[in-house]
Amino acid sequence: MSEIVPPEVRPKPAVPAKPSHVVPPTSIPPAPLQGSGAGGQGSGGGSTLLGYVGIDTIIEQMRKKTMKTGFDFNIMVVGQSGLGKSTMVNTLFKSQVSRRSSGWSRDEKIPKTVEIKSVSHVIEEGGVKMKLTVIDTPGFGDQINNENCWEPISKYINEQYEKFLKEEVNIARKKRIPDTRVHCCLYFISPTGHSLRQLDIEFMKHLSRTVNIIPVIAKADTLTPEEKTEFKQRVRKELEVCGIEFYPQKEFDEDQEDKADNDKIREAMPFAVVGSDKEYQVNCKRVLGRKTAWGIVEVENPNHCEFSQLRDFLIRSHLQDLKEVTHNIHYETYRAKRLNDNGGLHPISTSNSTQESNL
Ligand SMILES: Nc1nc2c(ncn2[C@@H]2O[C@H](COP(=O)(O)OP(=O)(O)OP(=O)(O)O)[C@@H](O)[C@H]2O)c(=O)[nH]1
Ligand SMILES: [Mg+2]
Repeated sequence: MSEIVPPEVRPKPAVPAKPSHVVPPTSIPPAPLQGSGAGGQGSGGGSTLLGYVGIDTIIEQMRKKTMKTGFDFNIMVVGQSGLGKSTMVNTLFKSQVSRRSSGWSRDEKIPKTVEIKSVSHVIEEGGVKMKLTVIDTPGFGDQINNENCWEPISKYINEQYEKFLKEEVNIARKKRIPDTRVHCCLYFISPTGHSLRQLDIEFMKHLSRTVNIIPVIAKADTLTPEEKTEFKQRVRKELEVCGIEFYPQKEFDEDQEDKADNDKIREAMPFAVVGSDKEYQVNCKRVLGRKTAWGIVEVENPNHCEFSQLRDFLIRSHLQDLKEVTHNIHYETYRAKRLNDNGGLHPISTSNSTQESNL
């Protein structure tokens, strides 16, 4: 049996993470009849273009295709017991993401989670369909021995990679492989105001090798704004000292612009969130919130907590990048190891392995 050689982490391919501005083909002025790539007008060198080729319409073509096929996006919630993970699953579905309930009726108390369970909804906006799946996991940390408590989570993540790999190496593989791989894992940190627990450090260290980790501070309504700012700083420092790479990982910043954008996000992390699946009337509007003796904490109000920032980061700005890092880095690492291992799957040509991967 061949020895397992851990694969090198590969650089991310240069695919634009954020959508570029799309100019309708009809409004594009024709290119000069004669021109050259680098030499400027009339420099004579390079290729000669005879007119508008229409390369820029590829964005529009990709958009149309995505609208037809739709795409999957899978978020997992992980963390110690009772930090509000299941509540967050409901919050995500009931918030402006979809305004749908994830299954519990309004006044029912959310039960303790005892097994990994996923909830999916197909959300459609502007003609684009997204199947959003949130994977809820049982909390950990309340056993006497918490050793290796990340194993069931790790196992689940790897099982999804395995499923995808099996589909990919199939001779008659599907044109569009269903993607159940975990694109991001929200790691819930207890709002102690002190420091990370050893268990959190161990857990994140293990998971960050296989999945995009996004740390979040749970139940942020229990911290004052000053405590929150200080705690966030401390958590960032501790993560750095412990060498825990959370998403967006610095090494995958594509260029200066990307780095500047991601630096801002990294400085704002971990997002301090509040979850709730209850609605209240505030200023003639129904809002998701937590009712306290001194008022209502509005989940989607950026002045009250950072839930909407987190949601925008996940869906509006980084969804495609999360999927790409999952496919090109985490899955690729799994795949290379697995094929090296020769455990039943024979090495396949890599030339078309990413074809129709539904990114
Ligand atoms: N103060 C506060 N309480 C919250 C928040 N989110 C959830 N809770 C409460 O915390 C308790 C536990 O919530 P769950 O969502 O069941 O927590 P969990 O992490 O899924 O728990 P396990 O399944 O046992 O791991 C419930 O009473 C929730 O109402 C929050 O943002 N702030
Ligand atoms: Mg739960």
